[in-house]
Amino acid sequence: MVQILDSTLREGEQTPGVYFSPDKKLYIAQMLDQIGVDIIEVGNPAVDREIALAIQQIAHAGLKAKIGAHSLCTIDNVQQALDCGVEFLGVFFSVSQQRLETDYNICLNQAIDKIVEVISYAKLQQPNLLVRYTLEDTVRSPLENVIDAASAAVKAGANIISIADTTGYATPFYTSRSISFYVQTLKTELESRGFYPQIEVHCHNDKGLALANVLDAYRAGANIIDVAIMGLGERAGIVDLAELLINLIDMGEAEKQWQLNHLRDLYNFISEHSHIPIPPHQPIIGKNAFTHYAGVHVKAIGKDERLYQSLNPEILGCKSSLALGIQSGYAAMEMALKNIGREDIIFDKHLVAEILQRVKEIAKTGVSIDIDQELPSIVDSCYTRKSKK
Ligand code: HCA
Ligand code: CU
Repeated sequence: MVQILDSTLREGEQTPGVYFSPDKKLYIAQMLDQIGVDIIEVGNPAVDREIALAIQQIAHAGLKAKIGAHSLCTIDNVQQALDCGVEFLGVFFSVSQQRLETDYNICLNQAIDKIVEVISYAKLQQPNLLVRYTLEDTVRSPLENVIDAASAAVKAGANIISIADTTGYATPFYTSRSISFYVQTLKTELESRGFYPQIEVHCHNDKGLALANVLDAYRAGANIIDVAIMGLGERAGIVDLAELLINLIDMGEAEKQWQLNHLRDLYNFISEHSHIPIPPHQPIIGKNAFTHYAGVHVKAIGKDERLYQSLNPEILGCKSSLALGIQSGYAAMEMALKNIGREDIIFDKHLVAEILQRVKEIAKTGVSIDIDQELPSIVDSCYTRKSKK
């Protein structure tokens, strides 16, 4: 069974302009716990006192999910994270040649010494701590560096090795640049050295391939996948939680391990408090994700929804719906009239045609027509006009 790590409260808060107060963070963590994610990465306590407070509160909230903090590869930062009472610690340090030379100004061996020192320290302080070592920018780092650093980290006590596509560089089907290649190679290389860590994947969406890349990693045997609500994160963000869960179910994961019916409320909460609207055509969660519009579609779904739906909205606790506008035909009009309890006028074909005409006129002004809110008054005005004739 694959595990889900939600990083909305860490990576997600790296979206410019996004900040959740400790109270909101606690609520979000509780909702994520109800949905059934396995690990909640809350943030780095060194960034701000309020973030440290939120980590402490969530770590002591009695949630089923493991609560984690993010940390730079320094003893001080690790100590701050441990002081928050977490059971999961994520330490990251890049071993890409460019980063070592241009930013850190150290050689690979010095980098490995640092990684080993910090991980050993964390494990010594808290032996049952789950430690993840992330090779930041894994896919643009020389494979030898990745294998050496990962082996040393596991030897020092790391339980999880995370492959990070920090810049959204990876591509499925492109062997040496695919996340599956890294998952397989790392597993094989580490196993040949007698190491069996869990393998995590963290993929950014710079080219729109984050979801494809993590599914590729899943097929290759990745144990933990990172996500954020609405795919929030640095630049183009990371993998979206809802999209990942739906695809994992499609690929054979058991649906009952997640309470998908809580997703919509959580997404609305995040959208409201991040001030980032959910696009109407957002998969799974968007307002139009299960809305049918064009005449041919509506006519067909009137007979069987599955003709234009491969997902069942009921698993998300919602129903499919209709939209009215310039694309609508008689079938949609009839269904919409039934929805608002006006089947009494369906027999009057002239009146229905008039209502449809009015709907199309309104739609041409570029507004959408809400069936429950607006259709009744359109019907009334057409009805009154007709009776006056
Ligand atoms: C960052 C970079 C990171 C780290 C991932 C991790 C990435 O913002 O610190 O620590 O697992 O994409 O590499 O998010
Ligand atoms: Cu990231």
